[in-house]
Amino acid sequence: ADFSGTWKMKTSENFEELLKALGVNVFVRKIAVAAASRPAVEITQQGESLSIQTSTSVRTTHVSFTVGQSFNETTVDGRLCTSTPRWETDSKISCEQILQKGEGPKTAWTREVTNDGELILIMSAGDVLCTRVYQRE
Ligand code: R12
Repeated sequence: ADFSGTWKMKTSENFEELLKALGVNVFVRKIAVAAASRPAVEITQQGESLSIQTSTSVRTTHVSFTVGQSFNETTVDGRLCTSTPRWETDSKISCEQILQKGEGPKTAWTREVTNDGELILIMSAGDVLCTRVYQRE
């Protein structure tokens, strides 16, 4: 599947609940929720290698990885973790995260490009799922 493009978020469900499950305090949570309502997501892909830049007014992250190879990233609340991405289907990447320090709920994400060309990001913390749907700009 082709993940590349400039993506605009269409819907988001449970983002605040996800941050709550991660223990993010209400003050930071409100700021993060507001900022994350208008992200700019830019993905480039060459074969199995992806580069994903996610920009908001308060935090910008940039990860580059090859599916099948572990890499360092941060959880959505900013904790360093080791991530292991794999193909769940030929259009869906599933990535488990292991915290490098300390303890917290188990976190993971999946990114899938659907037949109608949408990108679906699911982030999880314990049993809380946040689903975000993007369309190409
Ligand atoms: C914290 C600090 C910050 C944030 C949190 C805790 C903010 C995080 C944001 C995340 C956005 C994610 C997106 C994901 C996507 C936009 C804004 C949570 C700044 O301690 O759609 O891929 C300092």
